[in-house]
Amino acid sequence: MTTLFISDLHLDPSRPAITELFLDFLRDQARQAQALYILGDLFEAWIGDDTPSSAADAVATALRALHDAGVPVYFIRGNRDFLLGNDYAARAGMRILPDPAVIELYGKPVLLQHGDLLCTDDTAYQAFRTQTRDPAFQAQFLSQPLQARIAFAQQARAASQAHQSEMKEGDRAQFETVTDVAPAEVAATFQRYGVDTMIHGHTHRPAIHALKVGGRDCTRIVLGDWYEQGSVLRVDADGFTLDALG
Ligand code: OKV
Ligand code: MN
Repeated sequence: MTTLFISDLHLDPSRPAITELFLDFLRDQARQAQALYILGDLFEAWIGDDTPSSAADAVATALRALHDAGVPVYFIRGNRDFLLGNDYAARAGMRILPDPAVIELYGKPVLLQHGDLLCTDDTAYQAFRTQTRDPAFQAQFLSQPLQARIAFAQQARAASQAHQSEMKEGDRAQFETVTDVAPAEVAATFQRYGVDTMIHGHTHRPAIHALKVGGRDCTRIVLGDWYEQGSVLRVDADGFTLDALG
């Protein structure tokens, strides 16, 4: 039996083929899995479980069918869909895990997280993260009418795009460093949780990194995004493979 890990699908009406690829994946190969873990950024944007979206409805129906077929589905919120709530999770038959979470995988403790917490050099993003994880701020935002939330989200996305392209124009090397994980935070996280394996997404730099932390051999697995094709990590008792899909 195989356990599947995915993240960073960034499902969005502008890329319908990726939603179709994901729905096929849920109907087909995910059925044989022992469990499916979605490590954040399933959706490109999320401004409340009450937002009408035919794609979100189709995804919830397909996830629920997978759950009903006996495959548990776990979800960790990402930096785009951090407002995804218990209502949608219940509709989709997903269990929400905290970020980070330690699970036992074939007898080994493994740390799962979206990955944004590792990017401590991106101070502008970490400030945004701190502000938008405040429950009172979230409740205030979610209490606004849909139109106001849509306008707010459009503004936030435009400001973020402007900030990113500004950073890129300034210094490409700096952009690459700031938007990747901070090595010191990776090491501190391995030590804090006492694990030697972690799986995350967020950076869109799929890879399996071997590193030493405090003299111990550690493995950091980074999932890829689904912009052009899928990216799936398959784990069983014998090991793991990180493959493209589609
Ligand atoms: C998600 C990101 C937009 C990054 C939430 C208060 C609250 C606004 C919000 C608006 C934007 C999420 C909810 C979106 C992530 C962006 C731009 C950059 C770097 C709150 C005010 F409730 F949390 F307090 N938003 N949307 N960005 O469009 O999905 O992650 S979003
Ligand atoms: Mn992300």
